[in-house]
Amino acid sequence: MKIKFAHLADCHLGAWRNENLNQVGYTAFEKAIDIIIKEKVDFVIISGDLFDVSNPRVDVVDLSVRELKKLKDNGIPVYGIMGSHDFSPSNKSMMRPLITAGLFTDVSKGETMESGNIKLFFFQDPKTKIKITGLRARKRSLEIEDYNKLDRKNLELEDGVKIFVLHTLMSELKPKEFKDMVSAPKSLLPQDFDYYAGGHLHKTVPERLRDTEASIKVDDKTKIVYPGSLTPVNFREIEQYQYGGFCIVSGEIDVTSHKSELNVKFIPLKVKEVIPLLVGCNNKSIIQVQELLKKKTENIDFNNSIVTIRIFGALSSGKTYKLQTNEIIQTIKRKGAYEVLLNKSALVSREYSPISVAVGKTNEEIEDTLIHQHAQKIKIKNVSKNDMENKIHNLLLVTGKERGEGAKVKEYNEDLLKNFKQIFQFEEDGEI
Ligand SMILES: [Mn+2]
Repeated sequence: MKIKFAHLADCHLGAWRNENLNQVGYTAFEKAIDIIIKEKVDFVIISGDLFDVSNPRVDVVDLSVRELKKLKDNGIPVYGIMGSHDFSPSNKSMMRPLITAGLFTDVSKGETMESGNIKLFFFQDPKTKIKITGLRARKRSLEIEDYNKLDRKNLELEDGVKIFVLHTLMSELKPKEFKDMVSAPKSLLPQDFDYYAGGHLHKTVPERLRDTEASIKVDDKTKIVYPGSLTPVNFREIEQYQYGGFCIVSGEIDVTSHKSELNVKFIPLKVKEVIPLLVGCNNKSIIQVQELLKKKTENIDFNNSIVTIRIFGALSSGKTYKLQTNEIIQTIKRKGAYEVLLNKSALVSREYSPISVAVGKTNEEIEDTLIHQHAQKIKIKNVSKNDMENKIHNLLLVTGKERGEGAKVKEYNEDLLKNFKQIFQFEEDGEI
């Protein structure tokens, strides 16, 4: 029989602090749903990170309910897993009401066996009879521990045409620029599935999917697919990719003989034109940089585009924070730009000794890297380095919690202490 499904990942709805840019993401999501309905797909797979956080704002939840309901009204089921961003270990993710309302089927259900192994269940799509399962993510790729406990045999022995949904980067497919990203070897995946619907990597892989409007044949080398983020979710992604998209997979399957011939196609979602500008400032003074910025942006037709400006280099004099950029941003907006993003994280001053700047990383990524590096250096008896890394993350989480409205200072302090003790597993008498 002929089948067709859509594969989306990493929508990160509401990821921006800037509402104009969130709107671009919402529009991309709406466009995707429109195309999916027009294409009359049999079902949709979302490979995690529909939301940017597990508790998104009400307008984000509202938008996703509205759009997913359109799919439901058109008889198109949505299968998927939670990602590193929208998963909540305490089951408090806003994905839950979507699941309860039947707008999203979480296919990463399973049970822990007595041996400690994880046995995943299959969900069978009623129309195509395709069997779908997957493993949801946890924060900081901790799900890789779960992969190590995965009962792969049982998944491999299951007959029929099968899809595995993942939100984990596979080491063999890791692009160079993501070399610091945690990944797992392909050998941890159950083998012989017909398609692996990947999420987590915010880059389209196989990369050539983005270079062609044609379909690519799904074979052993190309059956793990990452559509990349549905829409750019940070400065670097807008600057580098300009737009995101999703995949449509179609072809012929025979469930009884367990055969599939599939093709995958990338559907770009271009909402706004992007004008990326690079401004090198080596050996320039603040005033010279300001003049350069003016000159570089003078004759551009901004025409409702998103403009990214990356300022980099070492100033000849003056401190980097003295470079005022509000005026130039306002000027560009007045000339018709939809939004202007300016990044000077790679600008350094000669008046300070240079520090190492991780260019193009999000604050969260920089924080993760620093914590990882420090955790590697700490030596405490009976605490592994990985353990320490998690403890530091948990500590930051606890200390970052504000006192709730109406909560007494004393209660707040006691709570803090209790949390600290839990993290370090202190007994009351102070022993570890
Ligand atoms: Mn993501």
